[in-house]
Amino acid sequence: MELFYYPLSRYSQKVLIALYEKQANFYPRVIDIHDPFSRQQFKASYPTGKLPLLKTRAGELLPESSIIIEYIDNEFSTGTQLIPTHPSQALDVRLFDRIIDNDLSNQLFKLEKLQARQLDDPLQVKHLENEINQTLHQLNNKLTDNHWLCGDSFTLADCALIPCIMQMRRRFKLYEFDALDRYLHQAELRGAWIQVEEEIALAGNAISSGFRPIP
Ligand SMILES: N[C@@H](CCC(=O)N[C@@H](CS)C(=O)NCC(=O)O)C(=O)O
Repeated sequence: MELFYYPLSRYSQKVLIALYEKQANFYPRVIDIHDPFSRQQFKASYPTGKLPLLKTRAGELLPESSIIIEYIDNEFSTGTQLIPTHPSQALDVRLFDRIIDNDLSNQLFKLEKLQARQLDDPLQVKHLENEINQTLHQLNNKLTDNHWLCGDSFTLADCALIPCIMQMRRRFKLYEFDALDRYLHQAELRGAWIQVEEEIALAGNAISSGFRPIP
């Protein structure tokens, strides 16, 4: 099994958390999405160029973080069960996974794009921030009753949420959301996230030192 990914991207981090939770072996294939050569090489074999991408042992290519995680969860009986067997619990986990990807992660992308292009559009920024804050309220309410997002157990929904809130700490006042703040500190101590953080630090150092791994 090979995972093509970029350690600094949230969707890649989501899948990495899942792989570490499952204690699944995989060959890491790091693609630097900011390096045109690395990107072009990857696109030659996978034209959409989207990361993460899993190559299964049978050679099948699986895109989409949530689909990759469902596949890993079915394939490996080891580690954490990421999608509950009970149908209504599984539905709740899939629902929150969608809410996080669509209403949090993708909205954050829009915000990051506006800032990267230094577009001075305060109205659009405010609008996106309001939408993100609404989602944070929804997640905070959910976490008031639950230890992990969808209950007592760590699931796919947590794999989706943790990379988002870890990146949001700098910009959003997460400490104003009691339950979310408690969850953030709890997530910081989760082994799978600690492993992902090590990869983030290595990739961050490589970028700041100008080092580019040979693709
Ligand atoms: N819905 C996809 C989103 C994947 C995605 O947007 N990946 C970004 C990096 S975080 C990417 O590959 N961007 C490169 C591009 O769009 O060419 C998933 O869940 O995996």
